Amino acid sequence: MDCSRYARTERDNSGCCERPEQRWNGRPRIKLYGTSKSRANRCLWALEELGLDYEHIPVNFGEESHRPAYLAINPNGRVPALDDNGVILWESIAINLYLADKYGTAPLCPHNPELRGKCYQWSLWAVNEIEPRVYTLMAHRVWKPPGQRDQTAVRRAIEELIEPFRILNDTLKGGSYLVGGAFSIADLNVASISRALKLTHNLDLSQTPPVEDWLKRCLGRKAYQRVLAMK
Ligand SMILES: N[C@@H](CCC(=O)N[C@@H](CS)C(=O)NCC(=O)O)C(=O)O
Repeated sequence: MDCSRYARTERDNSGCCERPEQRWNGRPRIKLYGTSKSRANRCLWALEELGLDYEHIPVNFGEESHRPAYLAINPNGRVPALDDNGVILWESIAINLYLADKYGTAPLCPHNPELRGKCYQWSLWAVNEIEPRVYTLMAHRVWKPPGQRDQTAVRRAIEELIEPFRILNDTLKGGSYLVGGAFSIADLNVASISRALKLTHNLDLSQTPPVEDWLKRCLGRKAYQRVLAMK
């Protein structure tokens, strides 16, 4: 591991990562598979924030993500997947942390290991504490046929979200972003997971103004707005 990059100060954004030539034979070396209407949207958001040249292949989940050609890329039959010049990765948050690590500069991707550790912490926290409940809500409010929706599961998921949102709120009371006082990959990962609650639960954040302001600021970023217009 090249540790010299970690010795840089947070303010030194220059030359953290050598960006290899982004095109090969006139085509971007990076490909991101997955429609923006899926978890691929968080990876598209990261690619946009990083300003990388990439090709978006908007594979739909379901039938398209189970075709043999796509299963050769992601044997789970799920989107997203990344092909970075032959390095294939799946799992959206792993993709984002990899992109941040490889191509990012501070403050989006802190160089300092302590701040980086915090980015990993918040990203995994969102996957473990928020995402499962969000998808329970999606399943029982949107995807399942009305006769198969379980209101007990919905109530439990909503109750289980109270504590993580309290923790998020307390953290954001102390500063406008989660790590190091500026928008980072941690905010991107947590906001992209929290945002789904708006779709399923019409999330009322008026009781937690710091979270409400933060989510508005994150989702208002130009990079995210570009993703919303994608296929
Ligand atoms: N943990 C994975 C989950 C990926 C996932 O489940 N993606 C959904 C779309 S949001 C999918 O492709 N579902 C297709 C299927 O389950 O057949 C990630 O974060 O990348």
